[in-house]
Amino acid sequence: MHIVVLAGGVGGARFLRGVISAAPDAEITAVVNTGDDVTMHGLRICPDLDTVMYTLGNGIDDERGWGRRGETWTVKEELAAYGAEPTWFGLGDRDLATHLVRTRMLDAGYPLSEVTAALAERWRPGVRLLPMSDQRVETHVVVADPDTGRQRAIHFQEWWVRHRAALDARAFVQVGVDDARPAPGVVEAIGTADAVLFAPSNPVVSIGTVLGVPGVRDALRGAAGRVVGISPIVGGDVVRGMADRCLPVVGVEVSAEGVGRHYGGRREGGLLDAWLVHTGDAATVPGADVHTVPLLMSSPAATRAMARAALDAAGA
Ligand code: GDP
Ligand code: FO1
Ligand code: CA
Repeated sequence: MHIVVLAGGVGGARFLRGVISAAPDAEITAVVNTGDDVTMHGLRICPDLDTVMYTLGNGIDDERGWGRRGETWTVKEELAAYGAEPTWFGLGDRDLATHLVRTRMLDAGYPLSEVTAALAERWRPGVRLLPMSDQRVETHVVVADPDTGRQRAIHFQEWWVRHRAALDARAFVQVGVDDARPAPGVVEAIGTADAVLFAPSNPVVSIGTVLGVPGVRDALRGAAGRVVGISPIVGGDVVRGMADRCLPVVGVEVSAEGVGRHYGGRREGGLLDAWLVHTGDAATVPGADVHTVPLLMSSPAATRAMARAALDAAGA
């Protein structure tokens, strides 16, 4: 069986652990958001790809949800001593090796998908890791400058990490998306998979960014398998992170129903054949079947059961 999972970072990685556990013999392809990617101190950083790779490769710092377990911050301290900005982004010493190897390979002309495959040779995540695109697509956030009130765009990482999403966002802009194409293998995987799952990732800056790559939506509409989404909103709120700061920007209610309707039911021209919402949450999504199942990834067993429910809803 071949399963494709669209994913962002922390939520996507944890869900993928459940999919692997629920379908140990399946071939799993993760199509991962690269809109968070950023160049800092001359290095190309791919937060969601790294979070999935480190999590599934058992190198993640589980508390933070990003970066390496047992990390040290010597280089970061030295950079700060030089006043080398940005000092607000936490680059760990172990993590830096990943960015050095990636940047060297990108500079040598390797596409991101091949770089990702090379890095995964070491981490063995147990799924095929595909960036959504080999072309650069960066999420930038249009905010009103607190000092001047004038609108300006800042990189998503500055909005998310430096400002903790506290600046009111007027819009998210995917810089470069018009010239981007799905990475090699993405369209084919989506088209032929027995099931395509939307991980309970941030619907705007994770799943939304993947869906925004020209060709991805068409691939989903033509998918041979069923497309099943899992709500990242439980009890009317995010489980963690700041997706609640993102959804209103695109006019979507912070609810399981709001997100489900945002993706849309496939029988009504949208993307989802089925939508999973947490036990106790009510939702109707025209054109999609709605299932209520426990959706808190509170333990490996709970996550496995959640992934199993998603695969059952996909008939896979
Ligand atoms: P990021 O890229 O690191 O922000 O991570 P993702 O976009 O992949 O996932 C973030 C989303 O995961 C947040 O919107 C959370 O609400 C969601 N999330 C985290 N833990 C859980 C959980 O246990 N259950 C569900 N349903 N969603 C979760
Ligand atoms: N998230 C933070 O909240 N603070 C950080 O200092 C930080 C550093 C960082 C370094 C490498 C990396 O791959 C991810 C990092 N993240 C950090 C997470 C990153 O901002 C993610 O893009 C967001 O968590 C949303 O996906
Ligand atoms: Ca992310």
